[in-house]
Amino acid sequence: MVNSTPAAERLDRILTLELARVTEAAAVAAARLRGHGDEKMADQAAVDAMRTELNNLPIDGRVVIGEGERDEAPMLYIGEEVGTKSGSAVDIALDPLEGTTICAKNQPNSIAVIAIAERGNLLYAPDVYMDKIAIGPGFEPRLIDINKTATQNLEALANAKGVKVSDLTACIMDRPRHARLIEEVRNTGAAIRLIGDGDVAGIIHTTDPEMTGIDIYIGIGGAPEGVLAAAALRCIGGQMQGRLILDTPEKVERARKMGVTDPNKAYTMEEMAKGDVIFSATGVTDGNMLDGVRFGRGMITTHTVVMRSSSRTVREIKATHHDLEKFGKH
Ligand code: VTB
Repeated sequence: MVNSTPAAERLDRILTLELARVTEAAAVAAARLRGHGDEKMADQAAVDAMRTELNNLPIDGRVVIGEGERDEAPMLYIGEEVGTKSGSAVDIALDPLEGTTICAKNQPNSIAVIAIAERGNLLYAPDVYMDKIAIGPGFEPRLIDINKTATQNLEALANAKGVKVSDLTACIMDRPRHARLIEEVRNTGAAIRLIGDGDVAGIIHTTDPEMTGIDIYIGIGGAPEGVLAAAALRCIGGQMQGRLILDTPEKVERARKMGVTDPNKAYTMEEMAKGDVIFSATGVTDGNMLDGVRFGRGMITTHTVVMRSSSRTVREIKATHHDLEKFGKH
């Protein structure tokens, strides 16, 4: 799989480090407001910081997964053009603060996240729900299948791992809509890690069960977050499928306008994020894989994972920042 993307279609790799700067800036801005109980303020700070950094990048960028439609989001809205316009034409999926509620409560796993791909390579997902299932790397293709039951998927995974279903842990968002799913999974004997928010992190956590204790992600979350998670898994490896939940004629129409012709389609992660993809996430609050931002005397430290699908390089960057001016006023 490595380097299956033709050289001509690979993104300029210098952008990998540039993207780390973008999520670092958003994470620091949000972290200043973590635990303050104000989701909107933390989100706004992250959006401002991310936008400023993005506009310094040598790209001809267009936001395709962003803060919302133009009329509801003044910044980083879907369709906004960002960057200096001097470099490659790229599409961008972003969430300056994924897990706003977790950040406001200073609970684990809120992150600043971004993914870029060549124009047209990210799914233009409307802001609806998406049913998702994901596991980490190292399994035969199509081991999991969104059309099968959770029980069948857990059994297939347990078989492939050579463990009992009761040895597995499934990550599921704690929502009333998941009551039946939770009951089904508990009946299999598998453990559940219930999370309050942040399913991009939840899905990424399946890629390293040793570290995170999570083997599989199942359930319904935001479609935009689904595309971001798919982009991450394209880089680290793993399997993911997603199906948009278009349960009203209005949503079907909204999706159709964005190019979705089959409202029942189950997307593979390759269909959600094609070609060369670069992904970066910086921890805002402490998490299972990423540490949160630390404010010290005259310095700030950040923890970022940045990766690129064509080379499958995964870099963790622990950065110590002394140029605090760059991160705005304290
Ligand atoms: C998820 C999760 C987000 O929204 O996609 C979720 O990743 C959507 O479901 O962190 P709800 O409407 O039930 O919250 C978040 O929780 C918040 O954007």
